[in-house]
Amino acid sequence: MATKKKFNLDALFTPNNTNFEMVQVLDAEGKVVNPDLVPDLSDDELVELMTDMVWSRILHERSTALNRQGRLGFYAPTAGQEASQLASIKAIEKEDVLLPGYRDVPQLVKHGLPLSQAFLWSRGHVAGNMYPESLKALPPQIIIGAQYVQAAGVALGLQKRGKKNVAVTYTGDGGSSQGDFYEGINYAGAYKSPAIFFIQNNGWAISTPRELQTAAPTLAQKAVAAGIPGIQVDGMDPLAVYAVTKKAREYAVAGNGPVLIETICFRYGPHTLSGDDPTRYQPEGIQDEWAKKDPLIRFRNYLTAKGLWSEEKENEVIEATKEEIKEAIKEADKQPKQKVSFFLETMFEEPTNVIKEQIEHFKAKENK
Ligand SMILES: Cc1ncc(C[n+]2csc(CCOP(=O)(O)OP(=O)(O)O)c2C)c(N)n1
Repeated sequence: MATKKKFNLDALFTPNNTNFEMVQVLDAEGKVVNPDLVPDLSDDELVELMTDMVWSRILHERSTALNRQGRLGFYAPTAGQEASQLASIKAIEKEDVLLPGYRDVPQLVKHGLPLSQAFLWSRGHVAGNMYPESLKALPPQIIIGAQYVQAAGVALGLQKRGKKNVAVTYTGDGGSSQGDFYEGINYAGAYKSPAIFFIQNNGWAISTPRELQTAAPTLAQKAVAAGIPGIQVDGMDPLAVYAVTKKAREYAVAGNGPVLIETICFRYGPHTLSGDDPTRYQPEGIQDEWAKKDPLIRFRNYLTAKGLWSEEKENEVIEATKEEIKEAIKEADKQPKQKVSFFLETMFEEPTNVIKEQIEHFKAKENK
């Protein structure tokens, strides 16, 4: 029997909130521990959320394989962060503006970026950054924390235009030590701009453990200095992440200002596929410990008990995802090899004189 725990979510959404206890709806077995917080999702929406998380896990596995075959470039593993990533983006509207970090490609694709373009971005091809007009997003940020400052600016812009939308951004536990992090939350707080700031606390910033990152007991409490609500949520629990994000969106759109959300999660793989080895900096057995809290396992259990999910259904999703990835890679392969002149031509709407000279220089070389 799961324990019944009363949690008042409304009380957390105040600028002077000092309760940073981790919000949870489903425990590791997929049992409801906070019935009051179960979000109002239809059966179809619940199935969609599970489908998105399975999609993301398969995308991670295939991206890892494609990277090792030399068919993708930069890749930052996402396995373990599915609830944190896919449940948060599910609570966000298409007209909201997404400012992702390098690990947030799944959210970007779910927000509308064609997968083939995500692959081109991974290859460093500028065509990966040429977004369709309808996509309200910036390309993934590599400079850690920088997207927080940009999100504060985008949120202010939305506010000034009277839009009922939010700017949504993500960084990691490491990113929460950056100057940009504090500037971003402070600025948005001062203007009461509609921004949702996520810290995906996956335990390590490359090899630096969370305990060495800061003396602060939680990362959510950093919100206090900015005078905005800070909430810690179980990032392995899709229903908790969804419920808190949905509430944060309502709070921000209503004109109350930004919210900071810390999701407690884990990345199973290395930091990126560029060469770090987690066995050299993580304690032995930690991967297995976190695997017991896996977001897919708990949500699968929850949905199976409701009669909404089955092994057969999951296999269908897996096969469809593999097919989608195959097609997207084919599409990405059609893109002509990037030329330096093309890269320069797409840098500004109107190239500066210096860039114009460089374009001519490289075109002459490329035509030889
Ligand atoms: C301003 C800046 N400093 C250093 C780096 C190098 N760097 C890339 S990722 C990273 C660690 C980030 O860790 P965290 O914010 O916890 O996010 P995670 O990668 O775990 O999702 C560092 C130091 C960078 N990209 N930008």
